[in-house]
Amino acid sequence: MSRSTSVIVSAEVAEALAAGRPVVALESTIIAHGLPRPRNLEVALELEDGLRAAGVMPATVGVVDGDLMVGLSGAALERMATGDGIAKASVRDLPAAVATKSSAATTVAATAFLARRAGVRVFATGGLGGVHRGAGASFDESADLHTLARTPITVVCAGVKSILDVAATLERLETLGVTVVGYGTDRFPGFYLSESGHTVDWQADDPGTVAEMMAAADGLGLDSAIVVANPLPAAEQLDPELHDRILEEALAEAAREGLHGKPVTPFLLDYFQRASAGASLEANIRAVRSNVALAGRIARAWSPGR
Ligand code: PSU
Ligand code: MN
Repeated sequence: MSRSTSVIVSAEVAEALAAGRPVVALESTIIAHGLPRPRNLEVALELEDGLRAAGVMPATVGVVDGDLMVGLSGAALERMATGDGIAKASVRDLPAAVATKSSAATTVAATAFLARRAGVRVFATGGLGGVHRGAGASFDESADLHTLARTPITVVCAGVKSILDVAATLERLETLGVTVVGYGTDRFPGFYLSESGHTVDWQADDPGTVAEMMAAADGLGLDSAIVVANPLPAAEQLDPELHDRILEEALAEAAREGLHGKPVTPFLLDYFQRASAGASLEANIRAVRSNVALAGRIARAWSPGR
């Protein structure tokens, strides 16, 4: 049997793409597993509204009853946010979710993959997945990295999640051939924190420069992603001392509970939210908001029909 599994693109997203108007993909794992209820749905709707107000079409990606959707309806978004049994899907989970008609939120990896197949070129999230601390023994490295190595899409993020081994993640991004650009900075951001203590080789100071990088990557026939690392302003970051203290506790607790695989990242983010009395949640939301706004500006600079 040979047939191609379709990605279902919503009518408004398909129209925008056909007209060359700007479109930004958004992921759903952050909605279903990264942010607590009821803030998750509020934030998901706010992000979409903000893009529309800026003249950019949002395309939230997710799997609904086995359908691979690019551009979720309001009802589907609500299901991602409030439904029970929403799985967390990376690329490798997609065939199983399709065949079993399951519903799943898509990670950075699965979102980038499906968005690209639909022809969407710009994507925004909070922080990328990457190499976990202790990965030398656990081998826990997010599939986000491998997918970005073979998916020509531009991802706007506040760096990689600070719960990770940031230095090792940057090394892997280099090995995998993923372009990394600081937005308005040569410091690599630290997700909840404005900077991670690491530098990046390249900097872009305006959306037009990012669009030119995308055009150059296309011209070279590269099939890897461009990561635009957009830091939170220092005044908006989580207090670094509080951050480091909570991180140590969170990692110790995850180890005590013997966590492995998919639950690790949601557990650590949730631990942060509880231990910081919501301060990390607000920093996370500020970062996502800022990344989505920047992604909208990059999509406008990129799109011929803006
Ligand atoms: N950014 C956030 N919150 C999140 C994520 C990103 O601000 O919850 C999600 C993304 O979907 C990313 C995933 O792909 O966390 C990484 O999970 P893992 O480490 O299991 O690959
Ligand atoms: Mn993992």
